[in-house]
Amino acid sequence: MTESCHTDLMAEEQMEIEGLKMHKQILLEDIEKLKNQIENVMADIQDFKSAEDTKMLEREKRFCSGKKKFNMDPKKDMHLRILKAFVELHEFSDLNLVQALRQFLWSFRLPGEAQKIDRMMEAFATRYCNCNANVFQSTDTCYILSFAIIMLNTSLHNPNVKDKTSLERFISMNRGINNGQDLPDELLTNLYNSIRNEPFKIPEDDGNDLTHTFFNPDREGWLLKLGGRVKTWKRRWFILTDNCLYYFEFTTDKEPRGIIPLENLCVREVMFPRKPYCLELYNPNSRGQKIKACKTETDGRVVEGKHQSYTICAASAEERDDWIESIRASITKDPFYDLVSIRKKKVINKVPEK
Ligand code: 4IP
Repeated sequence: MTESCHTDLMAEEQMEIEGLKMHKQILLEDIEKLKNQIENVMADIQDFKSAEDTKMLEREKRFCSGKKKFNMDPKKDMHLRILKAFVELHEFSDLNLVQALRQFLWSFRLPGEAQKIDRMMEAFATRYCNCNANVFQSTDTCYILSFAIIMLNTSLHNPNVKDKTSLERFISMNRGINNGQDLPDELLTNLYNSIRNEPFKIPEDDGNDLTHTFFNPDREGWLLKLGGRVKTWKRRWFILTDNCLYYFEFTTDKEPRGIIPLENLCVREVMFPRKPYCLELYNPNSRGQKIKACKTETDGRVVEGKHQSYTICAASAEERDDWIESIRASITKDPFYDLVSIRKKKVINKVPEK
């Protein structure tokens, strides 16, 4: 190999090395650019995520405060719209009524108050009928049958209910509710079997049954009660339910100390020295006579009550008025009985649309 040839090769190699160096530089710059881009994208993702988290938190907060407001007064127009929107989130197409109820009752905690339950069930029935146009003649039919199913669930699965509803009774209870006509036996039998084989599950269920949800007390709380014979004030935990007023020494007591059936009684505000927020339970028809009630003596004996009237003291005017209102509502009627029976009358006398 000549010397010039050797020099050429060196020069060529040198150029190639230079080229490679440039290429490397370009690649490094590209890598740097890509790194920057990736960092930017990651930052964007992070921003987006925290914006989403904030939005979620906001949404959650709004949902909670909406839920509170809704529970405080579901009668307001806007609340009814929310209820409708909530119920419309459910897809009931091609589900039988028990399947739809399972889904619905699982999706929220039913309120205890009859009026609120009525609205929820009305919205449920409307939605069910919209999703399943040809099953029932009217929304009322669906509403009545839904209640019948819930009661059936209690009857079949509550160990305290001794007289279990048979299929025949369930069918006969629901005669004529399809706008004067009977629902197909096959449909009722399927619904009956479905409940018998699997009870409803509800959120926060304490292992008891739906009666707890449905027949939540109308009202409960601490009140002071004036003794019948010895006029001493006792702090008692009162529960108003099933048209009866029960009082307990402690909230956790299983047995009440006293039971006052409210039938035939009246309630009113009453003035009492040094006790500003009192109400009185009295019998307007037999003044001077004892109110029918019972109480458990300290030795465990159950005896007749000795009161001619019950004087009860609340902690504030508002509490007293709330109790008076609830007791009056309870005395006037059994809300569920009325809610369902009004609709029953309506549909049984209806001429079927054909
Ligand atoms: C008692 O007073 C308590 O106030 C009782 O209330 C009350 O029974 C008694 O009335 C009254 O004599 P002392 O505890 O000072 O003896 P509670 O049972 O809630 O403790 P009521 O009928 O109000 O429950 P009489 O009339 O039942 O004896």
